[in-house]
Amino acid sequence: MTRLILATRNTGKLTELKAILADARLDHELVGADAYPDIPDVKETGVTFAENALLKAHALARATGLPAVADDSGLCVDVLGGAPGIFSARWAGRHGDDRANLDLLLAQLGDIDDPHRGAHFACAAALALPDGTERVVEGQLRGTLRHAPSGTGGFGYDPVLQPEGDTRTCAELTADEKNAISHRGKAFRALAPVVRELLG
Ligand code: ITT
Repeated sequence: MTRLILATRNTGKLTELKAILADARLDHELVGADAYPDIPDVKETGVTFAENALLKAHALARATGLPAVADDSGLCVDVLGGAPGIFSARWAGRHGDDRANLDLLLAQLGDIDDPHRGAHFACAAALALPDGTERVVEGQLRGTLRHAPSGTGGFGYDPVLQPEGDTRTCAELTADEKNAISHRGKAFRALAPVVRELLG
């Protein structure tokens, strides 16, 4: 069975990725980047989700000699011109502080009324092979931002994004419900046949 490295250290993402790729019937052994603790973190120097996803996937593929998939994702708020975007994980300053990121965003949008609270989650899903072959695909989930967090599921900005056509936030959906409509679900379901084509 071919080993496929999932180039992420975000445990919320990793859980979702494993479920999404298992549903897509990828017949590969999926291993998180944590299995390779000696490999240093990649600097996300790209200015798009796709560039950063490719950087992460290539770094892991080069370091391990195994095919790697990576996710770069974030929340893009209309009235902020697409921010936090690629800066979503460190919007409040400290990388990965979900609660501080979310509180800062809600404070910034404090005076903005419902009709102007549109936003989307974006995800770029990249595959890199040790020989340098690369592919990248993208997915989005459109919704509106609540004024206060609600729900305990998911991670990151899930408690404030209410997907279009739903009355709940992403953090109030079951894991399967979120994966079925999410930016990450769409991107990795599109990547799965590419993985199959290139790795067999
Ligand atoms: P890796 O680089 O190790 O994968 P990371 O958390 O640094 O982990 P990103 O640079 O792609 O990953 O930043 C993603 C951030 O965007 C994440 O920390 C959340 O704040 C937000 N985000 C992405 N997808 C999300 C989702 O499905 N639900 C809620 N927030 C999400």
